[in-house]
Amino acid sequence: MPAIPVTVLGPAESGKTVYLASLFRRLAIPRPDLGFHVQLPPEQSTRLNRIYQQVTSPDAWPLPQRRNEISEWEFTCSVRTARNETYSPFSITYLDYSGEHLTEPDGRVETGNRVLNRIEQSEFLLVLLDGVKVLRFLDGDPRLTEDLVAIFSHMMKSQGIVHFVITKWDVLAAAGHTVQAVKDSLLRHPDFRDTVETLLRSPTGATGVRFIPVSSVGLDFAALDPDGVTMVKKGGFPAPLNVEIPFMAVLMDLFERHLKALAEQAGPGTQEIERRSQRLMWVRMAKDRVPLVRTFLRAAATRSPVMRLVQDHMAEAFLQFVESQVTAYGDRVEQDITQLRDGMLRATSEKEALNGLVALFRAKLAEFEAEHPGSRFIEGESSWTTA
Ligand SMILES: Nc1nc2c(ncn2[C@@H]2O[C@H](COP(=O)(O)OP(=O)(O)OP(=O)(O)O)[C@@H](O)[C@H]2O)c(=O)[nH]1
Ligand SMILES: [Mg+2]
Repeated sequence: MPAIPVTVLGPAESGKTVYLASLFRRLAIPRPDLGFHVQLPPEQSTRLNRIYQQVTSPDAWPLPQRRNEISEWEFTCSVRTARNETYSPFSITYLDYSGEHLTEPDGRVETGNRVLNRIEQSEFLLVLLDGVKVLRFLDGDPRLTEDLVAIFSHMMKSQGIVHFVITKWDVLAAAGHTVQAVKDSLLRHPDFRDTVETLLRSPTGATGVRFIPVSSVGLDFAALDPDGVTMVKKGGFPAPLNVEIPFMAVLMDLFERHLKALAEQAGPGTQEIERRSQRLMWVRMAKDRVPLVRTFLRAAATRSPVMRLVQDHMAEAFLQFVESQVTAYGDRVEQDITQLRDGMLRATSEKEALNGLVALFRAKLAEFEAEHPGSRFIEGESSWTTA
């Protein structure tokens, strides 16, 4: 099955490679708290495992990527059911490369051009904000934004959905910071604020902008040396924190973005009905939603490879998502995650497994957003511009 391509965007040392190795290890085996796992082609999983061994080794970290090295990792999302059958309804491919291509492009290296082209065509960008630089920024050192201007200008060449991931969250948590406080401080910087505002106003901004705090090693594995640069390992095992959230958010935001686009097309013109929520209400009232959704998917598939993938392999799951979102619209629905997971594990087909995954991801992300106020914000739902 074709995969959803995601490009990781982060300067050198922001934590791209360690994040992907840690995501792999967190998801490589079925875990009861998750209910799903991933499979990678054998050669890729051997290589990522080797990188992860460097993360866990007592005194080394993985080497920075060389300029001519580029890695594409294919994570196939799988469900192993209660009857021991495995269904694999979708994949995400991640591109990893040397962050220098973004901040110091030399225009000559072929890999650099490949990276920049891929960013332009990406429908998903995972933009990593280096937690150590964020910490320094909070202490008054503005250098974070120097890197970000380069990253943001690449980001703006793409039409993709953007997820901001704050890496090395362990370092920020140790200093007592919360997502809300970090986000508010970043938004006080004009470059950051203007970029986020532009994102929110673009068609992809319909899903809001996420700020996901992630630690690839967990809260108690490493600490920043008093020199402010060296990352010292404390011993023990890594316990990755929130690494799976951006993975789940890809599928959810893909669906949500297209639900909003559907609402926009189906409902009266934007001048007549300004608020997105009201347009969604309009879809709620539409009598024949199934043909409406199918027509929309057919049209969207002609415009984007990812939407072709949705039309060919995920139409049922998208339909169910539209139904659940528009029915639940306006109500706060409490979902029991254990029940959803157990329901998914009873799947007897790939379609049922995908439907189960969508429902589970939706509930898990809602729980995460409730636990981390400020981790997602949507235009019109927050007074952030006055922060
Ligand atoms: N404390 C802590 N340190 C981290 C974490 N993730 C990465 N690091 C540190 O950041 C360094 C850089 O991480 P990498 O993943 O290699 O960075 P990269 O973005 O792949 O860098 P390039 O390959 O040079 O572009 C690591 O060697 C670690 O010291 C984390 O979650 N917590
Ligand atoms: Mg790297």
